Amino acid sequence: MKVKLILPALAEAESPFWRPIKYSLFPPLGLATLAAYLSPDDEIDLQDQHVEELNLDDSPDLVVVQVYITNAYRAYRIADHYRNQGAYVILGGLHVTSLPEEAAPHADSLFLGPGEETFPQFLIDFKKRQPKKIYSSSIRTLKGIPPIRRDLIKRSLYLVPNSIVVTRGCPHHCDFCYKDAFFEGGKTFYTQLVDDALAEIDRLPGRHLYFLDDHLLGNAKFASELFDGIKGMNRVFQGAATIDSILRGNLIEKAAEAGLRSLFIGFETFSPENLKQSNKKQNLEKDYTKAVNRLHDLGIMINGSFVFGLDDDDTDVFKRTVDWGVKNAITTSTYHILTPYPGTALYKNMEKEGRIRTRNWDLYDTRHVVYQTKQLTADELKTGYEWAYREFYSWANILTASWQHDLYKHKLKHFFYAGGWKKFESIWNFMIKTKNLTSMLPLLESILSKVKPNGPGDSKGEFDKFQINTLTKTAPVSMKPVYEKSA
Ligand code: B12
Ligand code: SF4
Repeated sequence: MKVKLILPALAEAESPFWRPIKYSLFPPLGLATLAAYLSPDDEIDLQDQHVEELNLDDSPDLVVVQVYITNAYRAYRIADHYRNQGAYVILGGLHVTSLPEEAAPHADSLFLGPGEETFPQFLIDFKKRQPKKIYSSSIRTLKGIPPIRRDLIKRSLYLVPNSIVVTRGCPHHCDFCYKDAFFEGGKTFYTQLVDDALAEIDRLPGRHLYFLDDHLLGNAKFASELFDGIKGMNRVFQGAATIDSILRGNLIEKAAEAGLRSLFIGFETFSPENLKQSNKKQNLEKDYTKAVNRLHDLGIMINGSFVFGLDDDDTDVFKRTVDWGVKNAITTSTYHILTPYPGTALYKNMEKEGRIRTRNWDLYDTRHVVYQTKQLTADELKTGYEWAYREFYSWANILTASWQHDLYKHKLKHFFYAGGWKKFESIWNFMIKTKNLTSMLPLLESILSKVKPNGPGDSKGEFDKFQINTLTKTAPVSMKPVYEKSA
């Protein structure tokens, strides 16, 4: 059987503000997970439209499309195209799970929730020529799932080919998050067996790993055993976790020992009112600065996520948030305009209050104001959001934030990481065009390697020789003078 798996490009892919590098970070792990259930005799073509031109001139028997909210319209067009030529088309993913009735006219079968139980069941039914219209996931387990078909991933097209997920969902219930809607009807947080996760890590080449789990520290026992296993594997890794999990116990120290070098944290807002409104209990009355300092002491860089536009936000929120991030040496910040995703508690509340202003899903990318605001006008919110990005990533603020660290090496790491991510767009574009992104990995690994103090005061203030060598050897020619000048 000929099977085509497609991740259609998000609508932002056509925006002049599109940063190609952001969409060339991670391979389509969800589709590669599903591909593992296909037979070795199947002829499989996995295409990610963010990094390659979609070939629509083929004639597969079965087409599998992953639908996010801002690729939904494109996904439906692709589905219609293949159905018109006689292929059997199935749709699944977050948006289909939230709005199955919208997706239904474009699919032969629909999949709600995770696919590890339903997709293999569908394949059995499909072979018997008795596929159902809707498959809804209820059994939630990752025990015994087959290894992800990483051989189908075109590694050279991604900066982070070694992305991995070892859990599904999250133990919390923030009301703006997709999570409860997606996992409705079964467990909303579950993990792989530790041995299976370690075996998956072992299969990945190189040193760098990026855990895409919503909350890597969400199950303390699992995480602790996982870190015990990773220690000694000579890995460096990045992941995501909540503030309370960083402040509690010694899990974060174990993570650092195992190789954790950067963490994505949902700070979201400083307002207790906003936190209560969002049911973000795990952040309430938590000392954000204490969590930040603990991470810095462990040499872990921070990607802080902040949301603007909650009802308690006023016009000062943008400056307060940027200033706090710079003062506390947050390495990178991700700002979002509050977005009520269909299916979430936030969406239901706003719909009840008549506050949804548009249902054009292309605008639900957290860069547009799609709802009726309260204290801020829509214009103030949009302008403030754009200002925050510009301001946080100004050279002056990157430098000021970098220099908040005690150790000279931390200052440099911060400077390279934040500057490299946001300020070298033309270099990233060049590496993408020449299909050479993975050659940047040693550079990333080098920036993420452990900082060892050089003694009292860290006065020598140098990277290890190895780090300097890697930085200069692997940096593209046009980048070298920048590093040499700064280092
Ligand atoms: C990687 C990632 C990205 C990548 C996506 C590219 C890629 N290669 O997938 C990039 C960087 C581009 C990205 C961008 C954004 N993202 Co994002 N991202 C993720 C992340 C961290 C991991 C996705 C993943 O690989 N999951 C692991 C795999 C195994 O799960 P999966 O992909 O869901 O696939 C499973 C099922 O969905 C199902 N399935 C999926 N498709 C199909 C199809 C069929 C037919 C079947 C049977 C089953 C099926 O089967 C798979 C196995 O169970 C998730 C968080 C998460 N943990 O999932 C957020 C997440 C998807 N992103 C989110 C957001 C908010 C964004 C941004 C808006 C952020 C921003 N402001 O820029 C943008 C735009 C997204 C959009 N407009 O829809 C939200 C989703 C919100 C929503 N309702 O759509 C998430 C859930 C994070 C969160 N906790 O809020 N993201
Ligand atoms: S902590 Fe993050 S992933 Fe978990 S429910 Fe809240 S927003 Fe979603």
